[in-house]
Amino acid sequence: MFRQVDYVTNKVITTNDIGLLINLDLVLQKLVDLVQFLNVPLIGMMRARCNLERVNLSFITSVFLASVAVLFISLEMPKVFARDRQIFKVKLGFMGTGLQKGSYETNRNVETPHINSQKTQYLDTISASHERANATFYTLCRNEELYQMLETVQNYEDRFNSKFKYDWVFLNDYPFTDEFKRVISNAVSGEAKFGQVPASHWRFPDHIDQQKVYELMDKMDSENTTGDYLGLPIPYAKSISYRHMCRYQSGFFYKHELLQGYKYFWRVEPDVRLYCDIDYDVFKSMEQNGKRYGFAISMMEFEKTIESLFKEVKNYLHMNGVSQLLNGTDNLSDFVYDELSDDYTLCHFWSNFEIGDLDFFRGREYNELFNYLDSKGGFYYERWGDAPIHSIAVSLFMQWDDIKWFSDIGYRHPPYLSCPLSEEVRLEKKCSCDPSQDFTMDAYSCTRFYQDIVKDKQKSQGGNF
Ligand SMILES: Nc1nc2c(ncn2[C@@H]2O[C@H](COP(=O)(O)OP(=O)(O)O)[C@@H](O)[C@H]2O)c(=O)[nH]1
Ligand SMILES: [Mg+2]
Repeated sequence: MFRQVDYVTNKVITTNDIGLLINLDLVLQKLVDLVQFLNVPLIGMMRARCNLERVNLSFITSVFLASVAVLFISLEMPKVFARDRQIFKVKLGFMGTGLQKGSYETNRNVETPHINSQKTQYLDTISASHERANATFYTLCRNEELYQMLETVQNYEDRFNSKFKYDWVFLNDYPFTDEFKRVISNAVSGEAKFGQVPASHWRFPDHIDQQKVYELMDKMDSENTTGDYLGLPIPYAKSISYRHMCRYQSGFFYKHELLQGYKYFWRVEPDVRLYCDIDYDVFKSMEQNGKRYGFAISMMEFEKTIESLFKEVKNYLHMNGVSQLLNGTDNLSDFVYDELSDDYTLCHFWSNFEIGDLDFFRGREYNELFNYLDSKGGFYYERWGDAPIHSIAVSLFMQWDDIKWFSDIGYRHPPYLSCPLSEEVRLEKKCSCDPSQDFTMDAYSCTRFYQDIVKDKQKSQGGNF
């Protein structure tokens, strides 16, 4: 039995969760409970129908368990087979809590990494009456997205920024229209700044074989008719601008002149939404707690879009004599690297919400990795996303407790939502999200897996929880 902290109520709860095996145990326990519940009528029926004096109870139990297992396996295994061993583990983690879904308000024991972390305190105790951090919101978007952007800016202002008045940097590969600048400036309580991406940062680099890019895009698009695992089509299979965008967000945004001078950024996209009031200065809390990267939602990447990415990451680490980072104890390598398969777990922090330390991205370590990966052409030939690039770098190069999961910020980027599960918290923070739609414990979320890793780190470092 371990003691855990419910991240929403901050209560310590004891739980049976020791990962894979115990989660399975929980499932089996539930089945056995069910069988016991059904025992009496079942035996009565069998005796009456078969005219038997004695029906072997263990035989009935076995038959029942076997049928449930067959049903479960036939429904779930096709999905599981499409994933690697790590994903299987996440899936089982989901099962363990999924069975308790009816009462998830009290039973879904999840632990937030900031609790009991050496560097941290409860973030919402930080008073608003203090100097702001050196920070800005950052958005890359198009003129056509003006009114989706306006909704989002207004929402971020209402929920957070009207209290703190941080600046907001907007970048675009085209010049922003006067209308865009007028309407958005009017909504931002800090200073709104509008810039254009340098053309040299938004084009095919010279080493890219464009003919090959188009051929591979066509191939990816045609395979899309059969779909990736689970039948999901690969988004943006045939989009060049999406590839430029992912490359820009991976290796260039932090070099833009409008972001120079800032230490932290909070990335926002059109059409995202905050669902709870944020009464503390999130940037300042990052600074005061020594955090360098924050996320709200994590999930698995479409494998077909990053087929050679991790091989290249490993090559890079090997060439630089730092392969041991893959097995680091101080970093969060377990989140991205699966030792058994010697491959990527597919887990990444969803980068449409990220609060990060710009100095990390401007630093030598990150840029050398980016330059190496860029030279391999995967942004175009495969459609590497910026989220796996950021996540792999953050997980390997940062300390594990530099990273923070913002579990208290209700956040949605369609189609996924992160919503605090505790009604107490939702009432206090005036959240307007539906907790039954929360994605955190979904099979394709990696946040449960992240929590398990953090829990192990805290335990091995003598954390008291
Ligand atoms: N200026 C500009 N912004 C883009 C372009 N493509 C995507 N973006 C922005 O990049 C971010 C991610 O793009 P989005 O379409 O939301 O991708 P998704 O979140 O992966 O579905 C959003 O903020 C978009 O507004 C583009 O061609 N030009
Ligand atoms: Mg988006």
